[in-house]
Amino acid sequence: MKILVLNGPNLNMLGVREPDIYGKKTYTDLIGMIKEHCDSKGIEVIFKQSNHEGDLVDYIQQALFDKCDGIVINPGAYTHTSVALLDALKAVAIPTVEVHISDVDSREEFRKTSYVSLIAKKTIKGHGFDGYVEAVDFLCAL
Ligand code: CA2
Repeated sequence: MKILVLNGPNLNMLGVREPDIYGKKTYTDLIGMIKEHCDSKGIEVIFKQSNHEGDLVDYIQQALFDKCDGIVINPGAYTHTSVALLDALKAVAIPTVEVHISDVDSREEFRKTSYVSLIAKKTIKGHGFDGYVEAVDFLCAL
């Protein structure tokens, strides 16, 4: 099994600012934690992060050519605005789980809208970094 873990804008800043919302651990810590989990389950994992919407579309399309069986995506702020990411996920038709570190439903009103959730098999919100591991396990069980 092969999974793409894709993170959107500003998630490379984890641990640097806003620890009250996103925790004190860094993006590198996040990748390490997911990698360790995937290794223990014999899952191949590809990590990508970008601050640019078009790059994220490219990475989603590449997942098709890389024969990924699943996508774990935290689209960051593009969650709430991007039809392009929704269309890309629809186009590749790879089972996708949407993850948010924070509980987006208990924050500003605009964070309650997600285009990606229209295609996601599951959305995990507010479980911190553990949400990514839960997403991997969900895809594994599919
Ligand atoms: O809760 C999440 O995971 C979000 O996807 C994070 C996005 C936010 O726009 C979504 O509404 C919810 C923002 C990521 C920003 O990450 C930072 C991390 C540390 C410091 C500054 C930003």
